Amino acid sequence: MAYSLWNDRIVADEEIVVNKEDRGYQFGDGIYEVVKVYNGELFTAEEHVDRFYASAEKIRLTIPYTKDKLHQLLHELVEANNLGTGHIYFQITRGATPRNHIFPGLDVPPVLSGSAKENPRPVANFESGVKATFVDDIRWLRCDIKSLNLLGAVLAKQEAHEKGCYEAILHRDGTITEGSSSNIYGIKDGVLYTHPANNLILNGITRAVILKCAAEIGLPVKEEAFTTTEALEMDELIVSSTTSEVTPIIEVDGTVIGSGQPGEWTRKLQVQFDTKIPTGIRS
Ligand code: DCS
Repeated sequence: MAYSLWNDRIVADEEIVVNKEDRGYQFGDGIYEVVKVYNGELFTAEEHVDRFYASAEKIRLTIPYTKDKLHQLLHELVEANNLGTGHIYFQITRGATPRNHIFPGLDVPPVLSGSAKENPRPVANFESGVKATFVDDIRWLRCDIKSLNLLGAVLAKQEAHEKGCYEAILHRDGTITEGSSSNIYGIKDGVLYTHPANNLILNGITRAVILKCAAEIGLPVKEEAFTTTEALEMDELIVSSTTSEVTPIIEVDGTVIGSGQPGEWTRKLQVQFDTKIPTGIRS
């Protein structure tokens, strides 16, 4: 039986009834997080919970629980589902109330929900690399908020999927921002480039881990945006996220990147990343 987080309780999935007037359902008025779980242990949970609260504040939504309480609930969610390696998803919406754009009153509580999913690490992608395609970034200008509104991302990912690609590399007028559900990096002449963490990208938790790994292995980092033309000339390209970790991109729209194999720095970053996670096992 699967268990979910529902407000301040862990309940059997069957017990949950979603209100059709929920603002998450009608407006995408809420925020979310995805946290990786390795062998039952939450990875960078502190950072994810902090970003959850930061996103909530940016949309003026007050989470009615302390961070400690949320951490406790997330652990309970993992335990209730006996989760090994996979991830948990959780979101909070501005509550259920008859449809009206204007915020509801304080009497309408936000709705917190979450679930757990067993999901092995995508090791084949780590080893072989993936293909990507350039897609126009048509999203709003507050991509720093992990909003439930994902239409721009959904359309881009679907386009990538239909082209047989793993990820859509988003760009605004030729300047790469990030992936549809990931951050993007290029390595050229021993320097790692990635878009600065401003309003145009989500400041990935994995991104922070990778930048730390880069410092540790002596790979200089420039938080500078690069163009689609520059991307194709990079020695190495990488896509990162909670679930993708450090995934090499070996081809973009039919153009082979570097040698067409995961590059040397990418390999080193993967090895360094492995030292951070609760188990070094490539399961
Ligand atoms: N950029 C966007 C637009 C994302 O949606 C994500 C993660 C990232 C960057 C990478 O952030 P993290 O390193 O913190 O994961 N998207 C989550 C998602 O929707 N599924 O998996 C991760």
